[in-house]
Amino acid sequence: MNENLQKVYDAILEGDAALAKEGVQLALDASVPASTILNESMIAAMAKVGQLFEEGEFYVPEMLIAARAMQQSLALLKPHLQKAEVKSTGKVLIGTVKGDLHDIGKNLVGMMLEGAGFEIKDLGTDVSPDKFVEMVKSEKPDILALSALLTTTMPNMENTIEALKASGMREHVKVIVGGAPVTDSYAEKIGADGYSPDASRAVNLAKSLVS
Ligand code: B1M
Repeated sequence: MNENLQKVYDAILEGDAALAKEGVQLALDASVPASTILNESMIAAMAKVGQLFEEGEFYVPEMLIAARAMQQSLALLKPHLQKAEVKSTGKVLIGTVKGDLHDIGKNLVGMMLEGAGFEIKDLGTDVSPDKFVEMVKSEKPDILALSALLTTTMPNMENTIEALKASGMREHVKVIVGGAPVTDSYAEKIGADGYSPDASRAVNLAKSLVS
């Protein structure tokens, strides 16, 4: 691994936000593509954090400080990840489902969609099915993007789709889903309009649904 990428990886793992940002800036200055920095050092570091948590080496506080270093580095990378497209391609309402506080992946998806010209309305985390329905009614998005990182909160994607049906709003919005435990077959099973395993493919999916 390139030395700056290694620096970012190590700094996120250690939860050192200042060092992580410094590494990102050095990598950008050395013309490392933003997508390489993101995938090879930042996302790779978060995967390692998850592994260490599973192995009992890391606890929630370590996950939290790593997440903070990741979020701050992501903010620095944001303008480099987004390819500015002038015209808005549609409106996306995005949020993490009820009971789930993970937002890094959701933020990344929102950021990439914004860069592709979509107007984004971010509802944050722990969003109930009723709140999603209320916001679909008032915001009238083309797409509702749901994120879940826990197997225990995934069912709230289905609950949200059911709540949309019950309110009569299901036909008015396309629903796309994603997050580490989510799969294509799960998306199909709950009646979502699409699934994406990552942020860049979420952009292609969203574009295909509004074209
Ligand atoms: Co949590 N956590 N966590 N955590 N955490 C996981 C998810 C876990 C896999 C760790 C592990 O055990 N290996 C595990 C879940 C196990 C399971 O259910 N299968 C877990 C657990 C157990 C927990 C707690 C229960 C721990 C506890 O309290 N005992 C707790 C739950 C809190 C809650 O939500 N109610 C908890 C808490 C936390 C923190 C708050 C400390 C922190 C989150 C901070 C934050 O988000 N602001 C945290 C973190 C950081 C993680 C890991 C380490 C990293 C997640 C991350 O940000 N990844 C994670 C381990 C892992 O994922 N390997 C873990 C980087 C991010 C860019 O990737 O979010 O996957 P990701 O997003 C990707 C794709 O999934 C996709 O695109 C993104 C970019 O490519 N995507 C979408 C995501 N959303 C999408 C939506 C779309 C499309 C694509 O819409 C269409």
